Amino acid sequence: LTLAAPTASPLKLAVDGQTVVDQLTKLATFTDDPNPAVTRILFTENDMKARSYIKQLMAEAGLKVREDTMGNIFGVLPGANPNAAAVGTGSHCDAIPLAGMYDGTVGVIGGIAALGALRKANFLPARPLEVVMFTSEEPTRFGLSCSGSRAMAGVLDAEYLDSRRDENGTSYLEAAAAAGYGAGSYEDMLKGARRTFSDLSYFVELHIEQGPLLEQQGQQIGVVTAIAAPAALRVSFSGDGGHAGAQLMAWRNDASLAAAELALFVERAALGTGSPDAVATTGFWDISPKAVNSVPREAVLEIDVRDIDGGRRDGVVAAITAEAASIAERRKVRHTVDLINRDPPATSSPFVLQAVRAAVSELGYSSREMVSRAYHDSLFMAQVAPTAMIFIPCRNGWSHRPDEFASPEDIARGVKVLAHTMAFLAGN
Ligand code: HGY
Ligand code: MN
Ligand code: MN
Ligand code: MN
Repeated sequence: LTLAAPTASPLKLAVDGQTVVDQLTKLATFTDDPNPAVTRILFTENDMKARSYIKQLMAEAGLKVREDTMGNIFGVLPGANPNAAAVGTGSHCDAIPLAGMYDGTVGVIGGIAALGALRKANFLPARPLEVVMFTSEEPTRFGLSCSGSRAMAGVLDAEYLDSRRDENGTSYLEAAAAAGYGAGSYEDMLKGARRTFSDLSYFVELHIEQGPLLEQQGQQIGVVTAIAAPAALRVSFSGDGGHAGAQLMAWRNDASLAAAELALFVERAALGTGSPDAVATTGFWDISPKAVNSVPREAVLEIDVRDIDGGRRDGVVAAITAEAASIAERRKVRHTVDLINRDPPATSSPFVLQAVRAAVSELGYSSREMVSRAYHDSLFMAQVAPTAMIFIPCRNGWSHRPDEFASPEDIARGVKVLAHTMAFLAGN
């Protein structure tokens, strides 16, 4: 597969990194926690403010704005051939509690800037170009990651989505409808978001690395060749509880101690694979009744397991599931295991990688090939269209923390690589 030469003369794109940072800074003000932290949960008031701001930026960039039933938002730059399958880019604007302001948002506002710069350079793409803000990449509200891109890829089951509830017992469909999205049924809502190869030809996502390699090795761009396979499970333990003073140790079945044993096992299970690519985290842990003089009756853990090797990842998930059962037996507590998701890894399209490499060399930037250990909507877009990702460095590799940072210069480079990549792909 050889890449056709770009249809435009070498593109001279005006991309101002500081303007993108100013817009990211404004977006960051829509948060449940004070900046520099950003907390922005699906369909909450601050998410809705962020959505209107993104639609405003898309319109100001001269893009045609549309939204789908799941709440995915699209800005489209029409192409010479309006019926041709679009070249897509995009990322997410939702943020986990007390996160930073660059995760996901660089790929949305940067995508808008890339399309805006192409439009200003009078680049008329053969195919339409679109930038999408995926409705909810983070799992915070319903426990499920990438709900918007899963729906687009047609891999989200209506019944499964209907089984998810947020902490107030609200369903996804109810939350979507309250935000002005949704449909009469889960089936219709999911159908409304479905994309296929016929309408999406290629997809490329710009994202901060969320790791330290580019900065440590002094490279400007990461050419992402694969995305690690994520899995998540929710384990609950229930005991009988009791009075912290009057209940003797021999009479106890403390749910929180069962959880403590499992959390330490999760760490051992990842380390036990002997591979640095296997990671496992118990990032959510809740017990009740949370009284110093009451033996915990309930404990809930949410566990995140990933690896670039799906089979090895599955081995860790199976070991954790089995250990939960044997801890429950040993400690005479009841338990449940809810496997929330267990997704295959994604490999980038060689063709789209060629376009990214061509853009990097046309711009004269330094780069390295790498895998993404974080998951992204591209994990699912790769099931709809040939896909790849572009990384830019972030300071110390920090992410999912308020002090997450990417420089205006790195952001401008990422936006230019994205724009040139899309220009190449639009001509193919
Ligand atoms: O967790 C992830 O990998 C993504 O940043 N949500
Ligand atoms: Mn994230
Ligand atoms: Mn992200
Ligand atoms: Mn008392």
